[in-house]
Order: sequence, then C-alpha cells, then structure tokens
Amino acid sequence: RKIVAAFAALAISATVLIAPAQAQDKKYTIALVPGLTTDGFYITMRKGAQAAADALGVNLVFQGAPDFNPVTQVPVLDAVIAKKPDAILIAPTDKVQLVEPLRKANDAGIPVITVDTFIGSGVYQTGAGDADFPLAYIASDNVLGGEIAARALATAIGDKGKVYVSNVKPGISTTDQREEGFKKEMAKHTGITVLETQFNDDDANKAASQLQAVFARNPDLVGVFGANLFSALGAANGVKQAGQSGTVKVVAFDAPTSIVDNINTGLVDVAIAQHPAEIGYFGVVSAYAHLTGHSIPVAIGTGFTIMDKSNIADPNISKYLYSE
Ligand code: T6T
Repeated sequence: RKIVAAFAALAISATVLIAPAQAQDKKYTIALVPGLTTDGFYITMRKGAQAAADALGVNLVFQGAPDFNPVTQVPVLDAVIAKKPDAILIAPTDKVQLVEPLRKANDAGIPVITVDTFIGSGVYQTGAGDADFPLAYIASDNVLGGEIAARALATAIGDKGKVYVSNVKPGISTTDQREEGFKKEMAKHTGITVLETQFNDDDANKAASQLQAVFARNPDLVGVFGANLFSALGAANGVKQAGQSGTVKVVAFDAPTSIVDNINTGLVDVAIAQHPAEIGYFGVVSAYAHLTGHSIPVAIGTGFTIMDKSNIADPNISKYLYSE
C-alpha cells in the first residue's frame, strides 16, 4: 500500500502501473490437436495438459480427428486456426503434409509447438529448411525407444530367428524413428533376421491379419515389434489367434490398460510405456511461458517406463498405464 501511495504521489500514470497486471491476468486459450481423439496415448496427454492448464489458469481446448490421418486432421486444424487460439499444440500426423497447414497458423501469428510427432526434420528454430517455424518439440526419444524394443525382443527370442515390425504407415515421425532405432539395433544381432515391415494404417484388425499372414509364410517366425498402441494390440491378437501365444514373442510400444492382461498371460513380453501426460503438461507450460514473455527450450524429451511380468504389479510402474 505504501508503495502504491508513493507512486501515486509521483503522479505516475495509472496505465503504466496497471498494464503489466492486466497482461498477466489475461486468460489464454491453448488448443491441443492430438493425432486422433480415441487413443489412450492422447487421452493421457490431454490429462497432463489439463493439469498444467488448471495450475496456470489457462483455457485448454482439445480438438482432433477420429483417426490418425492428415486428410481428417487438416480440416480440424483449419477450424482451430479460425478460432484464433493464443497457441497451438499439435501432434502432426505426417512429417510433410502438415507443414503448409501449420504454416497458416504461424503466419496468422499463432505460436505452434509440436507434441509427440514433428514436421520436417524435427529440428526447429534454426533458420534452415521450410519447417523449422514451430517453437518447440516435446516428445519421447523415439529412435531410442526402437532400440530398447529391439534389445528386449532379442533377449526374448534368445538372440536368433525371424522377426518383423508391425507399423502404422511411412511418413509419421514417431513410428518411422522407432523402426529406424529397431533396425539399427537389430543390425548388431547377427542371428536375427528382420523381415519386411507390415503397415496397418493404425488398424489393429489389419495388424492381426498381417501377423497371421506373415506367420503363414514364415512358420519359423519368433517375434514381432508392435511400433505403436494399435500395431502392438493387433499383432498380439494375431499371435493369439494363430495359437502362438508365448511362442511368437511380442514387444509392444505403448501401454493401454489391456496390456496388463497381455503381459500377465505371457502374450506380450515387454511393453514400452511413453509418458504422454508429461508431454501434455510441458506442452502447456511451454506455450504459457512463451506467451508471457519467457524463452523456452526448443526441445524437451520425456522418458519411458519398461513394463514386464516382473514389475507390472508395482504401482510405481503401473501408474504409467494410459488412461481411457
Ligand atoms: O505411439 C503413440 C504416438 O506416440 C504415435 O505418434 C502414434 O501412435 C500412438 O498414439 C499410439 O497409438
């Protein structure tokens, strides 16, 4: 009070005193556009984002498409841009196809941060290339995740035999990098043959049929790496339907709640849980920091929790299972 009185006595304009306070009181709206809405990974990311939004007094809007596809994601993004949020957090569904649609947001003065997936090379704010305009990339280290998956599968199959990657489709930064890391690591395991990748379009049923078709062609198949939630669920179901549970080993990326049963019954050997809530949390915090005049890291990496039969009952591990 004394300070205010002193300023008043100095006849400093009220606007000067009040303006910064008003700026801080502004209620920001941050939009989160997931890869798709019906995926435990993004549902969990939304929870983390909401926790940060609540703590910071930010209005969070969650708007996405029902499937993981640029054709359905771009119109959602256009609708979000038209509403002029203060910032956009987005998991772009294609490295190339989302560049121009996101440039529209950037040109409209809306800061863009990509979460989970990236556009271009994923290296932003360098002044190089035409896709470096997002302010930050917040995600798992997906190459490392692929390497971890390969080591886990190699161990499960006794370091020999035929395996393949069940993947979504080329052009998605995360799943491309997981496959890259997986193959890089498997190249060191000379007793293991990596068969051709099967792309399932994020359709678990397709992944299940593909498993059975690969097994029919290769009755000596010993393992599969499911490179995301639906690829892994589908591949595991395929193994079960082929009557090969426990014989054809499954390493799963992602951790929906159904993975617990699959691990306990021995259908899935290892699941690599990402930390999507952290991605959402740091996404909102980064956007807010930028909006309030702070500099932010151009890249934030979040971790993994490796789940198997030995630890899945531990609450410190199971807390990383995704929400539904
Ligand atoms: O694996 C996650 C995510 O990281 C990836 O980009 C797309 O698939 C998931 O959402 C799981 O379905």
